[in-house]
Amino acid sequence: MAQRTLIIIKPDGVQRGLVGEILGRFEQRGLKLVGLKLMSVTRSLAETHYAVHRDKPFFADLIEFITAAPVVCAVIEGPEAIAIVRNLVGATRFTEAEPGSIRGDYALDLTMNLIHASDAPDTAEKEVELFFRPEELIDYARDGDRWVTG
Ligand code: FUP
Repeated sequence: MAQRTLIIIKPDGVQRGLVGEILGRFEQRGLKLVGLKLMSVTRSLAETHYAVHRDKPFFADLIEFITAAPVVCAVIEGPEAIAIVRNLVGATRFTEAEPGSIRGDYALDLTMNLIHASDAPDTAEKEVELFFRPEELIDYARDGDRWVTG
């Protein structure tokens, strides 16, 4: 089933010049970009996005980090995109992230772990809406897709 999911390349990914490398991994897999932008995350947007972690001890650091410098947000579409993207991203803890995954190849810190990706259909829908206006998402066909998804 085709799904849409949100990714955020966090400030460390932008600052380290890894935007192209990270987006390339999703393109390589055959997934399609339907929304893409560089933006600064405001404190209020960060607090809404990370609301589930409000009471955790690391919440303040997380907000500080995600608002510290620009991020790149994208909406990615494809069959089972939510699970496929989470797999490409790798485990939250850098010690557990498999080599070959984005975190497994580039991350050595729990907070600075390069990328956020929605973890389920309900959060994906909410997060896409939180970061993108409907008119910023583009529905289009790619000619090569019939050789990837049939
Ligand atoms: P993930 O979905 O893999 O990005 O991870 P979570 O939603 O569980 O956590 C959100 C962010 O909080 C992670 F990117 C890293 C950060 N975090 C900490 O800084 N400390 C912790 O103990 C757990 C998570």
